[in-house]
Amino acid sequence: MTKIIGQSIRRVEDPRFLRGEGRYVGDIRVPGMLEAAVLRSPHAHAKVRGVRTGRAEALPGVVAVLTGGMLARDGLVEAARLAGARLPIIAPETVHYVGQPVAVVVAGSRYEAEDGAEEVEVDYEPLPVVASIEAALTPHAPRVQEDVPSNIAVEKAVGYGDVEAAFREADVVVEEEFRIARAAAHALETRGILAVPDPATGGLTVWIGTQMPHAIRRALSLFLDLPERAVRVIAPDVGGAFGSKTANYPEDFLIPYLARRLNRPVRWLEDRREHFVSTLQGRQQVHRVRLAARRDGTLLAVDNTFWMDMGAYASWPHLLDRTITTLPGPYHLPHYRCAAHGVLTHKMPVGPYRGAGRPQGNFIMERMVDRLAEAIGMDPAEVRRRNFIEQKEMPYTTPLGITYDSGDYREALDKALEVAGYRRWREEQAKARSEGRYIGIGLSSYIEDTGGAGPYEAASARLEPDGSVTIYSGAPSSGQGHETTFAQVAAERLGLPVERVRVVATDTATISLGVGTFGSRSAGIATGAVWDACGKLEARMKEVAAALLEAAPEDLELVEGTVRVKGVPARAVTFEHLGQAGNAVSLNPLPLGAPPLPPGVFPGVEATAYMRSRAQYGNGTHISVVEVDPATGQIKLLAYAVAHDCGTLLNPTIVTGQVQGGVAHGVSTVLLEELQYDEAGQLMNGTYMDYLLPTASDLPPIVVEHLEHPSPFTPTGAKGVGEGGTIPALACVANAIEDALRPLGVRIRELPVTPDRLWTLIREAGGNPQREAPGGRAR
Ligand code: MCN
Repeated sequence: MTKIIGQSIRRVEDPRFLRGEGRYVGDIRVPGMLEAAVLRSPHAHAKVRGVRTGRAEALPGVVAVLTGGMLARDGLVEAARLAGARLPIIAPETVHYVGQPVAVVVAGSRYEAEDGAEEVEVDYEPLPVVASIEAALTPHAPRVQEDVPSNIAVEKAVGYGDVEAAFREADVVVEEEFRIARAAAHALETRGILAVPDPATGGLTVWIGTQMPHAIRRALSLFLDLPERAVRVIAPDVGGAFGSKTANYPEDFLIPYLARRLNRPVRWLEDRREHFVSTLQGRQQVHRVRLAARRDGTLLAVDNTFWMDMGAYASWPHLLDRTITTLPGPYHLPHYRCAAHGVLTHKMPVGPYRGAGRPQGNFIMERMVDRLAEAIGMDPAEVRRRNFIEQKEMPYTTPLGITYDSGDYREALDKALEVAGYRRWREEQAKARSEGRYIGIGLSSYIEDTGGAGPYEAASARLEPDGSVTIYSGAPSSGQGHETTFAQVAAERLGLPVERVRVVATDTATISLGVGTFGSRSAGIATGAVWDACGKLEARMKEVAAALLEAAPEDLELVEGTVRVKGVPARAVTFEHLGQAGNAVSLNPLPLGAPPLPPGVFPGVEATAYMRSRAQYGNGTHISVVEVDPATGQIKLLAYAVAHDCGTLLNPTIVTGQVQGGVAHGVSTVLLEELQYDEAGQLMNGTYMDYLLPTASDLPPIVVEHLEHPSPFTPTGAKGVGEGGTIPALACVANAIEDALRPLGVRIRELPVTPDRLWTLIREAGGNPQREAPGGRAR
């Protein structure tokens, strides 16, 4: 039988998406459904002195108005906190960011609910605001949270080696300060939740666009004091998440609470304006970094201090860890010190956004490696090559105690140089420079820790009475194609055609435990559980078939949809027979002449397995080529190439899509995205007219070359890839821009590199390109 793992099978979910037949929370309507609108704070920091709901309640169609005061009186704000709410579910006394829920209005339609929200009268007493890291850290700055006097909510420090001695002994020291702007994931589908009371269980069925249905079930069961069996959570089709739907949000508690209180189905769908201020944001950091090295390019030490703008609540402190642990990258780094500060500001909190702290760590290291290359006059590819951890050292445990499982970083670099046409571009660059044009080439090498987050993943495999197999998983897809890749893994393990496997990964009623989809964990961990569940299913199938065939289980083998006595094709039962004998209810006599189960043999041909999380390390090198127009600061991406290793490829086309989509996110962080807040904590660019995202025409073809160094830690050898496109892209493009403008001495210190910012830098660097260009060529 041909291998199914590794084939670029077309995504089985795509036909329904392409035909507009996907089923998102917004598509689900149930009889008697009410709609909710959330009234959000217009202030970044204010006391809520009073909320009057009378006018709203009097409006036609309005069914209920819920305020923070009401919830607080009933102890429910605290109950949500104890149930694991990442953010206060409503502001009873003080608001801490623009967009924080203050009241919820429920009505017969969204229109009526919105009208009701407009009539809720809130008496705010504005309080002083800090809206930037600098403002938060000035002496005597207003406190964002009363119990955090310094506005520093989290502090982390790691280190090893003797950093100071390394700097004393170094031939070369480079230092810099970098700023990375605030951005957000901006999935196509905004958030949404529909909660429907279930009289049968006394609980609820909840449809929600989430990456973690079981975690939502847990939180709601605690919050509403219901047994988990009475809370069913379904993630239907989810139109993109990119980390932003990992969390629970205030609405995830408020809407189920309202549905229960009113005993009616209640739905809330986030609109795009709300999305800008009420879905977790990310990225914003300031770094001060020094790097020490020898003249021959050998890295000696990195000393980095950074501050992350966490917004009003430090709900995701582990983002700091991911920056710290990603920074040393694929290199031997003998001495390292990193201090991280999580700073509170009166803004929407940050959370995981594709890479979740990793892109920033990679950005700092890869920018500094380029600076080192410049300082010693060495090709940046060569500096990287000299410092890589080598394949023969794998698995390699870093001084931070992290084990890189597999990979050949040098091979990835060389492959990237080859597919990018590096040498040719260097020649092109020299020619361009002589003509007064500014072409630059940027590199970035990276590691991507995948699959380490979350304790485990679960999968069940069931042989159906028609001989097909259903896989139930706790890891739903928000666009990653799990219905296809999980089916490939099961089909491979059981020797079935892939069309005979169906994957259900959306519903807590179908699998009792599950963790979810984040941290690029599905390829290694969720499919690991699928693999193991299918292994256990195989054993069970053999047990039942042995009884039917009067043979010993160890003498049986699975071959092309049958279980047969090894080497004796005539003594076989088909999967269909087995499914009917073992799993069908009341089929006696069985169709197809299948013998029924002999007495004493128990039915049930199904199995469940759990795989514990363990990190696997994707890796690779990205290369980009840009041309800068110094007269306007416009940056054009001319080429982008990736050579990467995510272990065994389950589905190469899906992996290519993951990498390309990831690169688009990274490029967007470098060139376009910045959530700009003013000093009062107001978001200045909360629409797509002035907050820019890339479209296909902004990106060149992204060439992706796959290398396969299987992970020894996963059953298939797969490592994750979902964030690997994004992580190195920031540095890769920033390095290219700085390389392009090297003749002018322009320093790229701040992301995004917008044309106006770059134009200013070019002018400040004293570059007068019109005059420099031969023949006065103005570009
Ligand atoms: N895959 C594969 N072979 C490999 C590695 C991965 O075929 N060696 C496949 C997997 O089987 C899966 C897909 O590629 O179908 C992504 O796998 P993985 O890297 O394990 O990531 P997850 O499935 O766990 O998804 C999470 C990851 C993260 S953390 C973010 S953020 C992100 C990403 O996926 N969000 C996405 N990619 C996204 N893609 C889409 N379309 N939408 C999102 O919200």
